[in-house]
Amino acid sequence: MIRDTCAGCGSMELFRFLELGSSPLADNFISDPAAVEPMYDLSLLVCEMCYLVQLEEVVPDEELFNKDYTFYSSTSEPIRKYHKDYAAELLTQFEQGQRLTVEIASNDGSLLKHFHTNGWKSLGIDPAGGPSDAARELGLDIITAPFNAALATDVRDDYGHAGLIIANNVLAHVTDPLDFLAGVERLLAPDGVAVIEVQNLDSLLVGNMFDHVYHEHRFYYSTASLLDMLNRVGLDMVDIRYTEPQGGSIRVVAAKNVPHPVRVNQGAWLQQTSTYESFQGRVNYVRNHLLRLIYEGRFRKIAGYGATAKSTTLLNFCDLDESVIDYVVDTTPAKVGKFTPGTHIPIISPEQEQEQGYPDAYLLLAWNYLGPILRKSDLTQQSSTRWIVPIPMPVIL
Ligand code: JHZ
Repeated sequence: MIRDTCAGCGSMELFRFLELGSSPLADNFISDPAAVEPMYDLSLLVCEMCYLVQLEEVVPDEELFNKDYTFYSSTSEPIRKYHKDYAAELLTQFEQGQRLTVEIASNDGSLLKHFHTNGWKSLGIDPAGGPSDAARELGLDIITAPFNAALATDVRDDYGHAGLIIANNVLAHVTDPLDFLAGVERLLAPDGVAVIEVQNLDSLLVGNMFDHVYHEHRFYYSTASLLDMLNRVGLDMVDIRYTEPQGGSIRVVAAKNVPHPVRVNQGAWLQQTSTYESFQGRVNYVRNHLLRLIYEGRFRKIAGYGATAKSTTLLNFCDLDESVIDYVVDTTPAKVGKFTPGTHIPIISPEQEQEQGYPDAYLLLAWNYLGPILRKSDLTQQSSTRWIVPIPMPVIL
């Protein structure tokens, strides 16, 4: 589907400001390197009425989040820690007792399991089959389906209202965010709270994070556009804060009938077309500079570090395939033995890498974990291995 109206306000004043060409599905790591994968256009639009940023080509859910979906939250150490701390905070902040806690996009249960083990009545909802099965193996109650307003009615009828709803990194992924949020409003108890976290558009623009743009991410929110969407379905902001994931995220607490809701004074720069117009030039500059560093570095062997979803955009946009990058190392069992989408670079495990020897340079595809990865590598890698960090501006460390 090609988007021609804004999913937030319905306007047709959509301005295309980023064109990354065509790209395969970011999390569709393939088993056969000879396979010809479907490619889809990757372009971003900004609504000139409400400034919601959205993807132009919308790929159906069944193609994006099927049984082969390979993103498992708990395979990444920093995510496991983030979820543990996140849960600990919510468990102390909210006294839910026996009321229902629902996590939308519960993936393999790495966050929800903390509520379950603390005796909270909990339910996960996620469209991806593999991660849902992994969550069930932890004893969690999971519905495998995309969340929307119709499903919210069924869940409310079967389980009752939720005291706490957590929607972590999912509002970017949905087909219809207003319908999704209407579902949150419907399922939430009158005095319940919803905790919603999304990647922050401000950080994306300021930090040249064009690789966050892929087909799973259909929407990109600023604090103002997120507040606007919440208000449209009758939810208010009770709290807002900036968090670390994905190079910078926004976490809001939303509720119904809030006497003194949080107001947002978004910087005017996000509400002018010129901000968006200048992005493509910076993205092209990042690509050209990165390629210069890679080719002029004359490295004997370059490996990718982290078979991230965003690496699919980066590698395809920069035309970096197996002729330049020998392999990508990743900790996710579901990705090891497969090949990167579009660029067909083999993915190996850290154990396999340890056996075969380290490269002289890594292209850091999981640049959002720069600190933890460098600290971890100090303990294992040869000290001569260099790091090519692509975002926000390519550098060699
Ligand atoms: P990470 C995913 O994006 C996909 P990705 C999704 N679409 C989304 O929205 C965001 O998360 C939030 C590997 N890794 O978290 C493990 C190592 O191998 O940046 C994972 O394959 N070694 C749902 O994929 C991948 O990186 C390491 O030391 O861009 C996770 O990457 C570390 C730290 C990670 O998300």
